[in-house]
Amino acid sequence: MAKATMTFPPDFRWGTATAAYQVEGNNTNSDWYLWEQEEGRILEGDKSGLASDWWQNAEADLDAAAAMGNNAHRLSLEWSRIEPEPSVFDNDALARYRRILQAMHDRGIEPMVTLHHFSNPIWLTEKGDFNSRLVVDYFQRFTAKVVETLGDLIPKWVTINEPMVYVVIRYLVGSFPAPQQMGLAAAVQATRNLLRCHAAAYQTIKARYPQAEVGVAKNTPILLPKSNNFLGRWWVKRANWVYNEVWWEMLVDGRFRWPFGRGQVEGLAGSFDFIGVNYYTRLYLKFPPRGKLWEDDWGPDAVVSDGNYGEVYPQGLFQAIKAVLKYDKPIYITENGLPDKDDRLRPSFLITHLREIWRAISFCYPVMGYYHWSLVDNFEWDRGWTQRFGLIELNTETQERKLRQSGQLYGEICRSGSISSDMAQRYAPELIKTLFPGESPLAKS
Ligand code: IFM
Repeated sequence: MAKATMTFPPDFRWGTATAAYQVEGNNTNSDWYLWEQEEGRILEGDKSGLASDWWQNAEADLDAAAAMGNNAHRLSLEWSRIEPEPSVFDNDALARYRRILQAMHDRGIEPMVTLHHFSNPIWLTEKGDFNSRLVVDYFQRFTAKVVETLGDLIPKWVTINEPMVYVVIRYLVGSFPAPQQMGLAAAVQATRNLLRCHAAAYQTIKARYPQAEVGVAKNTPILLPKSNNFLGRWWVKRANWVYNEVWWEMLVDGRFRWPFGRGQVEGLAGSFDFIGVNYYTRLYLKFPPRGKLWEDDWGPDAVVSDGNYGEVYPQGLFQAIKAVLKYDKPIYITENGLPDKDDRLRPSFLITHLREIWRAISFCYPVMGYYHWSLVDNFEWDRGWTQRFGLIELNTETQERKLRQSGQLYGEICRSGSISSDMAQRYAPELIKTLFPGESPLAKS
C-alpha cells in the first residue's frame, strides 16, 4: 500500500531561526550583557559567554542547516556590535555579517534578517531607549547603515521581533534589562516608539530596495479564559485585541491606539509586506488577573515542555494563521519550537505543528515558510541555558554539537518537502493512530 504523505509546495521556505545575542557570544556592548552580570537576573546565574560561538563559526551550523535541506534561515544583527558608540560603526563587524550572509547564499539558504531582537546598545539605554523619541532617529540611522552595507544580500527583513513581548516583559514584568522608566505609561510610550522605529526602518529599506519583503515577527499566543464565564470571555477578548490584534491594525491604518492614546504615526500605514507569526503555546487568563498576567498550570492532561515553558498545542498554530488571514498578506511562521533538552517531545511537535501548516496551505491560506526555533541550543535570555530549543544539541563547555533525532527528522522533511507516515512511524509512532489511522498496524489492509 502507498504510504500516506503530506506534501508541501515546491517553493516553500524550510528554515530555522536564531537571534544574534543568543548565538554569537561575547556581545559585551549590549544591555543584556550588563544585565547578565547582575546577581539573580539569569536563572542559575548562567552567562551567555561564547553562546553558540557564531561570531567565530556560524558557518559550522549553516553547514548543518544546508545538510538538513534548509533553504532559509532567520537571523538577527546585533545593533550594539555594529554601532558600539553612537554613530561609530564597526566596519569589521559589518564585514563579518557580510561573510555570514554570503555563507548562507553560498549554501542555498535565503536570509531573513531581523534588525531588533530584544537587545540594545548600552549607550541607547543610557539615552532613554524606547521611552525616548530619540530612538527613532537612532534606529533609522542604524537601519540605513545596514541597508547600505548589507542590503544587497538581504531579500527578507523583520524590523522588530516580538514587540509585545518586549514591551510587556521589559516595561511591565521586569525580567528583561530594566529601562530607566517602567510601568504602563512607559510601556505605551515604548510601543509608540517601536511603531515609529518600524515605520522608519520599513521606509528606509523600501526606498533603496523596493523588492525587499519587510515585516514584523509577532508573538501570537492563543488566549483562553481560565473560567468560561461572561467576565472571563470579555477579558480574553480585550487582552487578545491589545496583545495580538491591534499591532497589525495599527500597521494597516497607521493610527496609534495601544491600548489608548491617539495620533497618526508617520510612514506606518500599510508598512508591511508579510505577517510573521511566532507561535509557541496557548495561555489561560484569569479575571481579575491579580498580579499574574497568565496562569501557568496547564491542566492535568496537558503535554508541557521543559521548565513549564508552555503547553504543546498544535491546533493553536492553525488558529493563529487563521486570525491573520484578514490582512491579506503572505504569512511566514517566523518562530515555532519548544525547550526539550532530551528531545522527548520535539519529533512529534514538529510533525503535528507542520501538519497544521499543511492543513492551512490545503485551504489555500498563504503560508509561505516555516522557521523552526531553533537551529542550535542557544542562550535563552533570563532562563539562560536551562532551556534548550535546538535541533542541534550544544555542549557549552566544549562547543561540540550533536544533531538531535528531531534534527534528523526535520532534515527528512525539508529534503523531501513532505511528511510521510513512514517518518511518523520511525520518529513519533504514537502519532500514527491519530494522524495516519489507515496505516496503524491495527488497521486492516
Ligand atoms: O528565544 C526566544 C526568542 O528570542 C524569541 N521568541 C521566543 C524564543 C523562545 O523563548
